[in-house]
Amino acid sequence: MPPRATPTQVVIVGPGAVGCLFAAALHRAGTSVALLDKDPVRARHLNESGLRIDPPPGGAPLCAFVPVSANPAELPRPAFLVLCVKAYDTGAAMRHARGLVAPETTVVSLQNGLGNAEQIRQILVSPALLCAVTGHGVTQLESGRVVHAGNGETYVAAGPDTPPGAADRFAALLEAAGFAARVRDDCTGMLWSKAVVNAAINPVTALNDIPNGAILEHAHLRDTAFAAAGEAAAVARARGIRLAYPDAAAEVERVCRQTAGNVSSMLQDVRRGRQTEIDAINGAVVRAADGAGIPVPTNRMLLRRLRERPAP
Ligand code: KPL
Repeated sequence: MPPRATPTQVVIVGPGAVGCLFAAALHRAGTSVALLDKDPVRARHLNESGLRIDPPPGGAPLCAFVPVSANPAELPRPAFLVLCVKAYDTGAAMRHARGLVAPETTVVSLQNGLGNAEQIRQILVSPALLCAVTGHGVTQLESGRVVHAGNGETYVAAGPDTPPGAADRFAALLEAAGFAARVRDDCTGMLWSKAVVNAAINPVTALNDIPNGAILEHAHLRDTAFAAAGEAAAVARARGIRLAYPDAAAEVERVCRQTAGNVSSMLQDVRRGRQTEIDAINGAVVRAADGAGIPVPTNRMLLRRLRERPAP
C-alpha cells in the first residue's frame, strides 16, 4: 500500500476578510486549515455559524466550516502559519501564535504594509519566513461574512530566511485552492510594489468614502492617487528597489478597475471606527522618503489627514 499522504496543515491567524477568504478556499480544496482568532467569543461564533464568501454577482457563495480557536494549544503546529492581521497587530498576533511555530513551520506574512517581517523577527528568533501579498478585493460584512468583490493575483516571495522550496509549496496550495499565485524572487520589490498601490488607493478611498473604482471618476482624486503612487515609486527607486511594473500610475489605474466595486481595507476600517494601516503604508513611505531626502508632499498630506481623524 502506498504511504498515506500527510495532510498539509495551514493555520491562518486573523479571521478578517482576507483570512476568511483564504481559509474557506483552502478548506474547499481539501487542505487541512484552521483559524486562530484573538477573540474567544468571536471564535465560538465562527465555529457555530461557519464562513460565507459571496463572490461577485452571478457566482455561488462559498460556505465552509473551518475550525476556529482563540487558544493556540487547541490547534496543530502547521506547515504554514499565515498571518492575515492588520500591520499594527503583527507583534501581538505573533506573540499569541508563537507556540504554533514548530521547527518545520514556515511563517507567512500575507499582509498589507511595510515592516511586518521586521516585527515578526523581533518576536521569533531566526524564523523561516515567507512574504506574500494579494490583490483580491474583499469586504467584511460581519464576522465570517465576506464579499469577494474583485479578483487579483497573489504573489509569494522568499526572503533571506525562507527554507528552500517553501515559496513554491505555498503557491501550489494557493493555486490548488483556485487563487492565481506567482512566486517572485524579490521580496522587498514585491512588498513595495503592493505598498505603492495601497499608498494611493487606500487613503483616497478612505477619506472620500468611495469604492476603489470611483477614484477614476473624479479628476482631482485620480490626480491625488497618481501623485501618491508616483512619489512612493520614486522613493522605492531611490532606494534601489525594483517595482514589478514600469508605471505606478498605470498600475493604480489597473487595480482600481480590477477591484472597482471593492471597499478598500482602509475605508472598511474607517467605516467601522477602527485604527487604519496608514502608518504601515503612507507612514512607511514618508519615513523612507525622509531617509532618502525625497519630497513626498501628497503622502505626507494623506498621512496627516488620516491621522487627524478622531481616535476610534
Ligand atoms: O489591497 C487592497 C486593500 O484594500 O487593502 C486593494 C488591492 C486596494 C483592494 O481594495
